[in-house]
Amino acid sequence: MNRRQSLTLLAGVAAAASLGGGSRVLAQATAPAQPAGPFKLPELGYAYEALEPHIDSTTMTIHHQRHHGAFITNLNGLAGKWAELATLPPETIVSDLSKVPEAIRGGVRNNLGGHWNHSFFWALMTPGGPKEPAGALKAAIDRDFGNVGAMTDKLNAAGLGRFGSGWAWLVVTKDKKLDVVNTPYQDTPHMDLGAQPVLGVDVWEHAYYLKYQNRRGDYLKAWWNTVNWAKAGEHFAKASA
Ligand code: MN3
Repeated sequence: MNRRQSLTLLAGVAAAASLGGGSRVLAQATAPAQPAGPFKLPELGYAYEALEPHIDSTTMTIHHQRHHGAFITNLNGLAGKWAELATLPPETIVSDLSKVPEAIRGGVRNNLGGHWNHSFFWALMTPGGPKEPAGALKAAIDRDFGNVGAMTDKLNAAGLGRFGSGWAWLVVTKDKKLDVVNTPYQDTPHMDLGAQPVLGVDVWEHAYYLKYQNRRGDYLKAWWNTVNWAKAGEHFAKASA
């Protein structure tokens, strides 16, 4: 199966899951049972409704359980074909996909990328916490963009400018500067850019369509209210070390 075929398959699985049993998902108070394989669905760390009104509970539930859940299911299948998938650090794998056996490289790119991106995304959001960057991260944003507002404008534009499905990111580049980029599909900033993410926002339609429909810009504007700036500061410190 090539990359496009597996993407199409994934999209079909996700679409089928989203269309059926929506009310059953809502009624389910806790996450479904974890799979037997080495990959597990990480917990959000907050309730599905905690990011309301910015991101609605139904979107969060389906996004976490079904979309992220599909990556976990697929990774457990892929781990049976290449054991290192479950033992090497995910960052090591996504940073050099040439080490992945060619037969499963497309599947690993999509599914480990998806797992990594979503795990990063859940932890980057919080119902509480500081509402703006501070310390070294704030200083670096001012240095490289002028001010925080200029950075958020650029990141919103990167999210709007990603045609189709993908992600927008604030990253630390290889030469240790902050930059804004976007990536297609479930590619992570490590893959082709060799960059370390500080912030990342999912701009696939499944991330916002139930509440915002085609208004990706409104979703991006609202998303900033959910950012866990303390976590972003940790990512920046790690990437800058
Ligand atoms: Mn997603």
